[in-house]
Amino acid sequence: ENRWSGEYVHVSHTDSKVGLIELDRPKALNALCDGLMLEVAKALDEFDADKSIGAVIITGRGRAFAAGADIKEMLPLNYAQVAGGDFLAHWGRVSKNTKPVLAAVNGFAFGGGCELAMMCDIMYASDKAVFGQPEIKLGTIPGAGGTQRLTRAVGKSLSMEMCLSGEPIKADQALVAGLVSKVVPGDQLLNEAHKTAAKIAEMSQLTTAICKEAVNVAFESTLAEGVRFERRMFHATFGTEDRREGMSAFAEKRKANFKDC
Ligand code: CO8
Repeated sequence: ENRWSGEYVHVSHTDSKVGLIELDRPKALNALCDGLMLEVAKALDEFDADKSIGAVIITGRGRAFAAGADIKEMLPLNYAQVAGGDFLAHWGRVSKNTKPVLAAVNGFAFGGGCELAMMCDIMYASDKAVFGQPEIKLGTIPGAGGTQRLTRAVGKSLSMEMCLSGEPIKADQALVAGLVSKVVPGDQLLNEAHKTAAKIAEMSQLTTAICKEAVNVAFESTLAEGVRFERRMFHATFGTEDRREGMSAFAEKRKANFKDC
């Protein structure tokens, strides 16, 4: 069901507790101008605050997921303007989402588009998807996590190759490299993404938030710290009713009915 359409995005939800954000700026291959990212942030804020939503999908309409930050918007800016205003710092909103976010990458994911997808928790790709960090060709470098998240996802050599040459990789290579966890034909992408998002949305929202936070600690800590954090969070789930419900449901051979508390 439709919720609202902004100038650049369409926001809707399904009966299975999944929120959908579709980027739709056809004239610029969904290039991520400031207005578009503000609409994405607004949609995420609404879904995060909405108890009826358990997971969110971000995808693009047309042949692009997103062809990057808006080059024409950036062209006239100088150092003082970008550094002084901390240009595009609000993009970080996507990686701070409490509820799980799945990127369904339908086509070009270049520059900021690839970075936006990598800010999401899970990435699925259409067989037509292409991933690249072409900023070097524009005389700049990735600015929203490209050099960092890509390196953690695919390792140093491929990340260096992509960032230094600007050459993109196709979906099959992204799968082998571990950048995405599934590649499907384009017409099945949303359906596959929705199946997974709906499964996640059936879980306790309290527990998915804790689980996501624990996985993310793996990127920001040593193994010993991460394992300690995970154990404490595991202990913390024993303070929830949903943990008792989940284990009771297993023992009673029935489906769990989580209440997010
Ligand atoms: N910004 C603005 N407009 C764009 C962008 C973009 N990133 N990408 C495409 N467009 C526009 C084109 O200008 C064109 O407009 P028009 O019809 O008015 O000329 C329209 O979209 C269609 O594009 P093309 O004609 O180029 O379509 P093609 O099929 O020939 O090519 C490509 C598709 C290969 C995707 C090509 O459009 C391309 O290379 N785009 C630019 C990709 C790129 O360099 N992206 C990186 C941008 S820099 C960046 O993302 C930095 C992020 C930093 C974040 C910092 C946060 C703090």
